[in-house]
Amino acid sequence: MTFARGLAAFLARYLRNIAILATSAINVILLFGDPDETTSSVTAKKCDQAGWATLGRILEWIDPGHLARSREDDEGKNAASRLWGWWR
Ligand SMILES: [Ca+2]
Repeated sequence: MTFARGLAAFLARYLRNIAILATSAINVILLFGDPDETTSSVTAKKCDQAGWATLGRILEWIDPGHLARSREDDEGKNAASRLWGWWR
């Protein structure tokens, strides 16, 4: 691997990891979600609901197949939102 190709691969992976971190942070901070799950995965699971459907269409327009690739059915169990209703 040449230096330029190695650098390009490094930068692509680095930026992808930052994007995953950012979308996971959005899921935790704004959606009270699981820290191991991205907003895209949550969108893939909820895309039949109003609001989520719009976000899903936008993500699919930007990156066709994104939701299917992002969905993590094994994640979500540590979402704070699962504890809604503790006061009842
Ligand atoms: Ca995960």
